[in-house]
Amino acid sequence: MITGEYESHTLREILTQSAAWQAALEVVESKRDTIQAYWRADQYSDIVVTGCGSTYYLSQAVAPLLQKQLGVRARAVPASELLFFPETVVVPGSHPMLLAISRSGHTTETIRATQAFKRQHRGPVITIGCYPEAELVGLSDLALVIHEGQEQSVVQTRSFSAMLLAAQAATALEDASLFERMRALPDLGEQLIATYHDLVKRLGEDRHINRFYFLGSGLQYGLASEINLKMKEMSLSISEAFHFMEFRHGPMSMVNEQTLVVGLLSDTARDYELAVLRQMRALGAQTLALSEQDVSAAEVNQAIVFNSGLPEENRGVLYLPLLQLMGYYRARANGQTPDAPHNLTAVVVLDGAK
Ligand code: F1P
Repeated sequence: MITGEYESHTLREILTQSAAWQAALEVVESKRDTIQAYWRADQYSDIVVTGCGSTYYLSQAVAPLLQKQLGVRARAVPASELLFFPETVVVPGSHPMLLAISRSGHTTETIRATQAFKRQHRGPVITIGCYPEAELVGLSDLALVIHEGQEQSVVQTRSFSAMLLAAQAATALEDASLFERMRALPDLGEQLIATYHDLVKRLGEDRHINRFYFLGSGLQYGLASEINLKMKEMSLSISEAFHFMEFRHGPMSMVNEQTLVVGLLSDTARDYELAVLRQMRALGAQTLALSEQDVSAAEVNQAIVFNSGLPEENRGVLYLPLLQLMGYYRARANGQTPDAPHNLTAVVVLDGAK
């Protein structure tokens, strides 16, 4: 048994992530003026958001949010693309801001991409991570560090959600009442885990299911991609992520009675997204929807309902804990060890790196 009553670091870190959410909100609050000064400054032409693995998918969730909230072109790329093919990411003559995200702050690709960015461009560098002494912090003009996101498990769970919340809160600072409403998220997360824990445990342990598809569009695509990575990393399952409407353009050929299709519903395209889930259910799949509003049983087999009262730009973290848990229970059912996934290390350090 790990500390307290938890059987593993991963389970403890998933179930205790609301404390890291609380800390993320406090970190952003403590740097309010500096963050707003960077957002408002006209020192940059656009924003490049980067990371690796989980933090690349986090970048995919944050870039559209920054573009929507700040009205500045923002783009997510893997750090290796920014490092090896900068001309395909940064337009000559532009002076972008870089937002580099890394749990450890030591991933070689992210470090080298940031170093090269600082050499080639004058734009500010903002970083989000969990370790204050990390090399990436030393390269930052502004570093948002969430200690409580630190983890012993190789896989990112509470670190991912805490860093996401820091980014979502940082873009909500202009609207004081909205920022205040985001303070309800830690308790909401706890309540959702208590309410739906048994449902996702059952789905995770359901041996009849042998393939998983996670659908998310707009701000939810990066989150669907991350949960797909969790299912692969922890349980070695057949699992993929797609934009909702893209799923019909080919991938749905894989749907059968042993398929679970999970939909991270948006507010913007909800009706179209529910239509995709209805169609996959008619093809024999089990369907699970994560939704802000209630979803009738006529639409999907199972639903996780937030009722947070928050817009989709500010409630992203609510999609994560229960799907992380489902991946965890699938891993256990597959005889895997989520704390030490097959072939993986917590940080990828390349040869020749310091
Ligand atoms: C990035 C990362 C993790 C992955 C594994 C290896 O780490 O790719 O996403 O799960 O742990 O490292 P970081 O740069 O965010 O620390």
